[in-house]
Amino acid sequence: MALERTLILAKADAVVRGLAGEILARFERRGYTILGLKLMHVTPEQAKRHYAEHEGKPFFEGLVAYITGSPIVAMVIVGEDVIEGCRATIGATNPIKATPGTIRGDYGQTIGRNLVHGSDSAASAEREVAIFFRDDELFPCANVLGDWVAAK
Ligand code: IDP
Ligand code: MG
Repeated sequence: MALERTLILAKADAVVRGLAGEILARFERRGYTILGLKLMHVTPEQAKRHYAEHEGKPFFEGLVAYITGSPIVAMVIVGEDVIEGCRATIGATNPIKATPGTIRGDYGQTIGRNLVHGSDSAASAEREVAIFFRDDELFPCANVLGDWVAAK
């Protein structure tokens, strides 16, 4: 077990459809701690940095347009093995393959509108948190076990 943090995005389609609160609630109900939370407009520069690993793929331009086209809700969430836990709650990338009970399995139809992002490793999480949050936008707080969770 490791105390980790992860970047979660309720992407533009989730916010437009009024599902940002539902998505946040799923992570809260797992007992994870919210360290940062904001509604924001993603710039093309932020989107390209965030999805740099996909640059050159046929869907890249559409992906950048999708994430920058309407505001998103960004969050930093902390917990034991939270990266794997959040990815399990989010479900498979293609909603048609996502298990019912996961966010994508319950609310998604297509891979191009799959509602939510979650970091896939500790290194990705640190890189991605820095793209979306300044240090003073993260708020240390007590977690569900009563332990103090630092911002870093
Ligand atoms: P992940 O979000 O489950 O980590 P990745 O493979 O990292 O999935 O892809 C990042 C995002 O790019 C996906 O969530 C989805 O929005 C988009 N995407 C991935 N593959 C495709 C595709 O084949 N067509 C359209 N969009 C895609
Ligand atoms: Mg990914």
